[in-house]
Amino acid sequence: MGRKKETITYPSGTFSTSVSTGSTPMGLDLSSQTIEHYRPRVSYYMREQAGDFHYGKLHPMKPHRLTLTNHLVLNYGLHKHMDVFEPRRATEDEILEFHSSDYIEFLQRVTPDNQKDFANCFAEFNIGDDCPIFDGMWDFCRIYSGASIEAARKLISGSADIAVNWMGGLHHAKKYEPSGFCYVNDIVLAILQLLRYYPRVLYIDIDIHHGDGVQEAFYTTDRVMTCSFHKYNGDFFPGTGNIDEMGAGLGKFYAVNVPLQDGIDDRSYTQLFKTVMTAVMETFCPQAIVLQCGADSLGLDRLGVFNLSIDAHGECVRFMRRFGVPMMVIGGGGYTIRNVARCWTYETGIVCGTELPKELPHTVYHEFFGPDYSLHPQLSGRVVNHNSKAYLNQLTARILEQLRYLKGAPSVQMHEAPPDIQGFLEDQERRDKDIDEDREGGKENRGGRREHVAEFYESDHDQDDDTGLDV
Ligand code: V1D
Ligand code: CA
Repeated sequence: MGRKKETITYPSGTFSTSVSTGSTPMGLDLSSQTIEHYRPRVSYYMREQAGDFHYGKLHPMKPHRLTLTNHLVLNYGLHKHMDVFEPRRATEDEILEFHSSDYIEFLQRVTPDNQKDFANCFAEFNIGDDCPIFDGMWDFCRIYSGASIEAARKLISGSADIAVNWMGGLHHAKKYEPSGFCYVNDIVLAILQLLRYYPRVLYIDIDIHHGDGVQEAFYTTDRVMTCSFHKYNGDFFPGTGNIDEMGAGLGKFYAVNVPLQDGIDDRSYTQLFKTVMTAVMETFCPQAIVLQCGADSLGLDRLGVFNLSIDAHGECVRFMRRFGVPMMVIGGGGYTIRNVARCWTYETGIVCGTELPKELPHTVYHEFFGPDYSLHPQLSGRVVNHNSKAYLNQLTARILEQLRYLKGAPSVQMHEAPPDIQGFLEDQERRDKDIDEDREGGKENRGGRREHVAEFYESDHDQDDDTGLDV
C-alpha cells in the first residue's frame, strides 16, 4: 500500500491527512469511499423484554429507553432496510469466557427476595447504589450479552457488514465484579468472538464515561486497540482514562484515551474524533470495529456534561461506517431517555444509509418526545465549553505521537495470532445442534459464509494477567 498526503472530501467536510492509498484490509479504497457507494448489509438485534427490566425507581439507568428506541426504529420503517433478529440468550459458558465463575454463580443465584442471605458478599461483588440487585438481573445480562455475541458471529459469518445491538455496550463490567450499572461485559465477550477470526479488532467508545472494563481486559494485547473519548478529571466516574494510560507489555500504545472537559461542542468533538480515528485506522488497520455509542455524551443528559447534538454523535457513526470495515454498533449509557431513543434511531438510519424525516413518526410513546416531536431537538447550551483550542491541539498532538510510536515499532502491526477459524466453525456447528428453548420466534437467516480477507500471522508473546485476557 502506498502512502501519500492527500485531501479527503467526505460529504461532511474536507480535511487533510496522510492516508493509505490502495486497499484497506477489506479491499476497499478509502479515498473513493462515500455513503453512495457502500451498501452494507445490516443486522439488528432486539428483544422486547429487554425494555421491561427495572434497576430501581431512583436509578438513572432505564432499560425502557430500548423500548422507545425500537418503537421509533420500527415506525420509521427501518426494519425494511435490515435483517431483524430476536437473539438467543448467552449461555453461562459463554459468559464464563470472560467472567470468573464465583462472580457468575453469585449473579445467577442472588435475587431481590433472597438478597439478605448474600449480604456478606455485597462488598466483594460491588453491589450497591450503582449496581443493585433487581428482578431478572441475570436474565437481562443473558439477553443483552447473547445479542452482542450473536452480532459478532454474524459479522464473522459474512452475512452482515454491520450489526446493531442497542441493548449492549455495558463497558464497565469487570471479570470479578459489576461496575457502573454494568454486570456482564458483553463487549469483551463479543470482541473475544471477533478475535477468533479477525487478527485485529478496534474498539471505539463515545460514551461520556471511560470504557475502563474493555480497556482493562485487552490492556496487554496488540490484537485489540481500545480508544475511548470521555470526560476525565480524575474524579468523574470511573476515575480512569487519562492520556498516559496507553497499554502495557505487548499492548503498549494500543490503548488510546481522549480525556475531555465539560461542555465540549459539536465542532471540536467531531474534528477531534475524525483526526484521531483517521490516524488509528491508518496505523492499526483493523479487520473489525466495535463502536460503543453511549448517548450520555449528548447535551442535556441527566448524568453527562457534554454539549453534543444528535447530529454530531451520529457523525461519528457515519464517519466509521465509511471505512467499510465490518462493524458492531452497540449502546451504552444515556439517561435522558427521550434523547437516547432519538439518537440511536438516527444512528440506525445512518448505518442503513437512510435519511430519516426530522418529524418523528407516531408511536404509542409519542408524548415522550414533546414539545418538538423532532428527531433533532436542541441539546446544546446548558454547559460552558471548558475545552480550549490549545488544550485540544495539545491532546491531538500527544495522541498522534502515541500512534507514531506504534507505527515505528518494527513489525508490531503484523504481529498476530492465527485466527481460530476451525474452532469457531466447530463451535458454531455444536451450537446449531443445540436445542435452544430461547430461539422460538428468532428467525435466523443462515446464508452461506462470505469470504473475508483474513491475514495469518504468528504470535506467542501475548501476556496474561489477572484481569485481562490471554489473546
Ligand atoms: F445518580 C445515581 C442515582 C442512583 C444510583 C446511581 C447514580 C449514579 C450517578 N452516577 N452513579 C453514578 C456513577 N457512580 C459514581 C460512584 C458512586 N460512588 C460513590 C462513585 O459516581 C456511575 C456512572 C455509571 C455510568 C455508566 C455508563 O454510562 O458509562 C454506562 N455505559 O454503559 C452502560 C452504562
Ligand atoms: Ca467513552
